[in-house]
Amino acid sequence: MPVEPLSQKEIEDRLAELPGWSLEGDRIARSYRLGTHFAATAMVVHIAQVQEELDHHSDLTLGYNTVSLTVNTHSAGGAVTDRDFELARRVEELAPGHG
Ligand code: HBI
Repeated sequence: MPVEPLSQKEIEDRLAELPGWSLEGDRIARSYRLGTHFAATAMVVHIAQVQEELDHHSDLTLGYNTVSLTVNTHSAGGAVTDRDFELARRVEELAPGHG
């Protein structure tokens, strides 16, 4: 599936729908704080499952009780694309407090 880089305006419009996500350099990024290390570790596994489903993968960091992601699209030369936002929206559904 070919994917086009998003314009700055398109990125800003999509970020406005995703509180907590921001542009860090040429990637979209968010950190989550969980209640325990185990909960954070479980979230990493759930994110990994979504990433396999989407065939799209973040750079993912597990802290003591934090999970941090940055996402770009290698196949679009490292630009931000709609594939990154699709992953971000799916990760939001897993996030603490969702629903
Ligand atoms: N993940 N973030 C990211 N960017 C990609 O371009 C990408 C990926 N995961 C898998 C993937 N591309 C595959 O389509 C290729 O590695 C085959």
